[in-house]
Amino acid sequence: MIPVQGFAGTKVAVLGLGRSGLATAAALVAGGAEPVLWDDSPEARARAEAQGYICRDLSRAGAFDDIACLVTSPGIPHLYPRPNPVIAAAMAAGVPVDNDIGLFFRSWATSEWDHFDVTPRTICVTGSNGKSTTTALIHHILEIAGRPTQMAGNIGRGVLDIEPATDGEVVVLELSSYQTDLARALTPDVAVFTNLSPDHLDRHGGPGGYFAAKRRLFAEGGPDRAVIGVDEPEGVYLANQIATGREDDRLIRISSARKLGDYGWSVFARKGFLAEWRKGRQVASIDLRGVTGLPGAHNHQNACAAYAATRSLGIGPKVIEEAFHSFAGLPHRSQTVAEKHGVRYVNDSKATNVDAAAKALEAFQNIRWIAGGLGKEGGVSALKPLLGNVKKAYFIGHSARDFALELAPVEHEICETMEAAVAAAAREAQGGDTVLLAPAAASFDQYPNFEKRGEHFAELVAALPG
Ligand code: UMA
Repeated sequence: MIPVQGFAGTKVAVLGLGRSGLATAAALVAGGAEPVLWDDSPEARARAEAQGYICRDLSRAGAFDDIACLVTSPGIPHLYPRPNPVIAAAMAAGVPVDNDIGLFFRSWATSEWDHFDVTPRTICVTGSNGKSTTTALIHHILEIAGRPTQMAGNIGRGVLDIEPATDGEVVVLELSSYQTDLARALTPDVAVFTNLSPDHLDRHGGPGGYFAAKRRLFAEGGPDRAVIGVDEPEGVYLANQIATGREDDRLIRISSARKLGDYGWSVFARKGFLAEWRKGRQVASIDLRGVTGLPGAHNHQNACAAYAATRSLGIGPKVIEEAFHSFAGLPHRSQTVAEKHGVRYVNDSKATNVDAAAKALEAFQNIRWIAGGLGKEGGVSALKPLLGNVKKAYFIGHSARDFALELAPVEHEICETMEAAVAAAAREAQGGDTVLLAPAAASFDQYPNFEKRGEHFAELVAALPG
């Protein structure tokens, strides 16, 4: 863990006792501070007390009188739609509010680094989609390149939970807008912005607040190197704000839609090929078409982002290409779980909304599509123009009939359960087909979460005759 610096001998309040909160509490103790904990859930408080921590009701009057700082968890609103009462009380009392990301950046560097040959670095990845895949891919490339590396953040591990840096280590952090919005220190060496589409708008007071939260990663005097997806106006704007001119190669522009050869440094993917351009000429190219862990244009954008970030650390194109081929993908995200009798089985259970399912439908041919679950507001009719690659749909769950009505006339079957859908799709599939789980719906009608849904799909596929 990373001992938190700067609070030794003081009391620091921690609100929210999930992954990030408990890692923060332990890191505060390691740094000599006294954490005072609270969570709105009695069960979470009981778990923390069982670990020996002290809980205090931070919403009562005077609770912040002896507190130096409040560290809050990303899932807890601090401004919109309305601040959690504890955070409001801390702000009213004039107590600084921070999060684990802010504590990480003020605590990571230590005097031990004076003896290192190569200074440790951080790569931080933000954006609406592709953050987790890009983060995991960067981490994988670094491993293949033989560089010491750790990965944490929104991808599932509290940032203070990682080990102190070793000589030359590169820490890769996935950062959500919840995390970048509040951190009081945010100083990555390389910062990546993948793309922007509306999400979490209630927490940011609208799209402007959402973009502003992500933009903080690139704030004035920010990273040494910025990797920016320029396929949306916000990315173009951000790139323009950072660069001193077209030739400025502290900025690497990336695109999965268009050629970008005119800038100082760019990486883009077109027709399945990734190209790197510097100072007006192509310097490297990679064929992405056979890279099974990164299917589809959305993953080609992730590949460009990871390529650019690791190239900026001096890793060679050949090593990156090798790493692309050995990248297994993340579970439940366009993940090939089996090939049987020439049929590919893909688990994209994370495609819980129409946008994500659309990307999956564009990424494969000859699709036998398993979809449905708990449908979301707005329905699925937006997917209609993308059904050209679908041979047949197998609808499951609560919204199966609604999906069938909205997506008519696609050939379909109402299967209700995953068991029935996998069995029917496997029975009817021919060599060259892809059986794709991309639900375009939440899982909660039949599963506790999208992970369990994806695992069930993979288990059923594994049990099919080989
Ligand atoms: N809580 C309160 N009051 C509230 C709300 C929550 O006390 O008003 C308490 C809950 O009772 C619970 C704790 O806060 O005990 C949970 O805190 P949290 O929701 O911030 O969750 P953590 O377990 O700390 O996980 C967080 C991230 N969660 C969120 O951003 C919602 C994890 O990202 C991240 O992996 C983890 O820190 C480690 O850094 C998850 C996520 O869903 C994957 N992220 C969102 C997304 O990807 O869309 C942004």
